[in-house]
This record gives sequence, C-alpha cells and structure tokens, in this order.
Amino acid sequence: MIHLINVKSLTAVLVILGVLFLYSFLSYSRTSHQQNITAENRLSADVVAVGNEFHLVAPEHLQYEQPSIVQGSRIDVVAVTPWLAPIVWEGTFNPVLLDSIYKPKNITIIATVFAVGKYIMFLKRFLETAEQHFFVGFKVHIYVFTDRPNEVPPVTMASGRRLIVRLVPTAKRWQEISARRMELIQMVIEEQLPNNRNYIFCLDVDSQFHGRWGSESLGGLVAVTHPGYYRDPRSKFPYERRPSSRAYLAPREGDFYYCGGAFGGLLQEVHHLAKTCRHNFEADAQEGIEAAWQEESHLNRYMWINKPSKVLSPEYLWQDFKPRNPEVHIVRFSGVVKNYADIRPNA
Ligand code: UD2
Repeated sequence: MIHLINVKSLTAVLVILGVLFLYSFLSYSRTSHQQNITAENRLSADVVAVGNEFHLVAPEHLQYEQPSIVQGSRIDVVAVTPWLAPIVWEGTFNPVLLDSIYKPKNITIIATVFAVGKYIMFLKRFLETAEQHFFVGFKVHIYVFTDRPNEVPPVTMASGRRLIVRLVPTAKRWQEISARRMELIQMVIEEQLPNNRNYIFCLDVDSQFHGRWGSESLGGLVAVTHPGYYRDPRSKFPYERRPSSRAYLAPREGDFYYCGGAFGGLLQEVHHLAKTCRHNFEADAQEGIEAAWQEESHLNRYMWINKPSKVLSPEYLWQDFKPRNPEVHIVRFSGVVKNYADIRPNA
C-alpha cells in the first residue's frame, strides 16, 4: 500500500516538473525569438544588409585613406572638448563616409527659421542657399514662422525637401520674437513626437549658406561656438551676469560662448532644451528680468550644465562683415550684414 502511494506521488511530481519545464522552455523560446526580432528590426533600420552580413558602411564606401590616431590633418585647432565631444572643423571628418552611414537611416532633418516683420527680406537667400548646401540629398523639412505668409518667396526645392509656413503674430518688440522662438520650437517638436530618429536645427534667417552643412553636424545635442568670442577668455563672454536671472553664469563658469543663431540635435534633446529655456525665460520675465542676450543667454546656461554632445566650430556660423581667421578654412554658414535700425520694429 505504502509502496503504491509512493509510486503515485512520484508520478505526480514528475508530471508537474515536466509541465513546468515545458512552460519555461516555451516562454524562453518566445522571449528570445522576440528579442531576435527586435534586434533584427533595429539593425535593419541602422545598417545595410550585404549577403549574410550587416554593414554600417556599404562596401562601395569602405575604400578611403587610412586614418591615424597620431597624425591629424588639423594640428592648429582643438577637435575635442574636455568631456570628449567632437568639435567639428574642416579636415577632421570624411563627408562621403559620414553620408554613407547616415543616408540609409532614412532620417528627416527639420530646420526652423523665423522671418517676422522686415526679416522676411532675408528668407529668399536663406532658402536658396540652403538648397545648395544644407543636407543635400537628405529629407529636409524647413519650417518658416512668419507674420507675412504672402511674402514667402517661391523657391524650387529638390525632391524630398519641403517648406512649411506657420503664421505668427506681428511683434512690437524684437525681444518678443526671441522670447517666443523657444516656445514655437517646443511646439513643432511636440507635433513630431514620438518619431525619435529625426534631427532639428534652429537657425537665424538673416544668414546664408556658403558651403556644406551636412551629416557631420548630427548629434544628440549640438551647439555652435560664436565667431565673435571663440578666441577669448571666458571672463569676456557676454553671459548673463546677474545672479537673479535663471540664465546666470558665475565668473569661473562656462566652456565656450555659443550662438543663439544655430543649435540643434535629436528631437527629444532639443525639446528638453527649448522647454527649459522657455520656462526659465518666462519665469525671469515674471520677475521683471530679461537676460543680457535673451534666449541666447538661457541657451548658454543650458549648455553649461547639460554639455553638448557635438560642438560645431565657427565655420558653422561666421559673420559676413568679419574677415576669415586662418583656422577657419571654410565658411559654411554666416550672418549677413544688416542695419538693425532699418529692420527691427523697435531698434
Ligand atoms: C543674436 C543671435 C540670435 C539671438 C539674438 C538674441 C546669432 C548669430 N544671433 O543675434 O540668434 O540669440 O542674438 O537677442 O547668434 N527676428 C525676426 N524679426 C525681427 C527680429 C528678429 O524674424 O524683427 C528673428 C530672425 O530669425 C533673426 C533672429 O530672430 O535671425 C535673431 O534676431 P537678430 O538676428 O536680430 O538677433 P542678433 O543679430 O542680435
């Protein structure tokens, strides 16, 4: 009798163990299958399939000069920050190689530009030169914010490139435009989410492109060093110096002085930047404070505490009135000469 019970119990235990084993095996194979599918999906979005191999760089683009880690083509400039972000100068990158990495990713580059009041006069040159130099061969969507939609010039755009015009109210003070820029950039990005593979650059309209601005500039959070201050000690940077402002930087703080006229990065990163700068700008305004250089001051504070993952040299925003310094081998984008008294509503 006792012997019979033991055999029955043993059988029951074996059956339970078997069921448990089968269940774990099935769950494991389902999870690992799902993981494989996810990995393949991710890979197929990032790389090119060549036979049985996945390539980040297609074979036809793998023929180029040997790179070196001891002899750089640029020894006259610094090409990396102390937090190891690249600083992009002509000669530090291979444009063909970079394009071959980014083109298969099927990304869209969004650019925002404000042309309010008389600044509409700068839009034609901006758009025409963007066609020639800004992310040529990529999908590009340019958002123009203006109070004069009827004066947006007709510009022929290549396939894959679009112009989207958004109406904004006319401003009484030019500072209002500065104030609203971060808010509108935040809103445009919110319309795009949750697509997180795209990039955005926010640019000044009173500017023109002269040379390639392309995939070498892509990064999580991208800032451009200001052409007027990049050789100066930080004590000379026009940061906001009043501790009462949320844009404040103390005398021993700050890496570089960055431009308000060009910044960008991945949508999520720029969304966080725009939201933070807008919040700080508005909170300052409630207390009657306007930072020294409006949203540019808030941007500099943000970049100090968040650190850009890529820094663009002043090649990416020069000034037309300024003779080119020897380390600037190419001017890619620059601010045109303008007379503030003629064009600003309250200059
Ligand atoms: C600097 C910055 C600018 C901004 C500003 C803050 C650079 C090259 N420029 O330029 O980005 O941070 O300081 O005060 O870093 N705008 C209009 N209509 C107007 C006035 C301005 O549409 O009536 C727009 C336009 O897109 C223009 C931008 O705002 O490009 C900046 O204005 P700005 O060029 O007059 O400012 P500026 O030269 O002081």
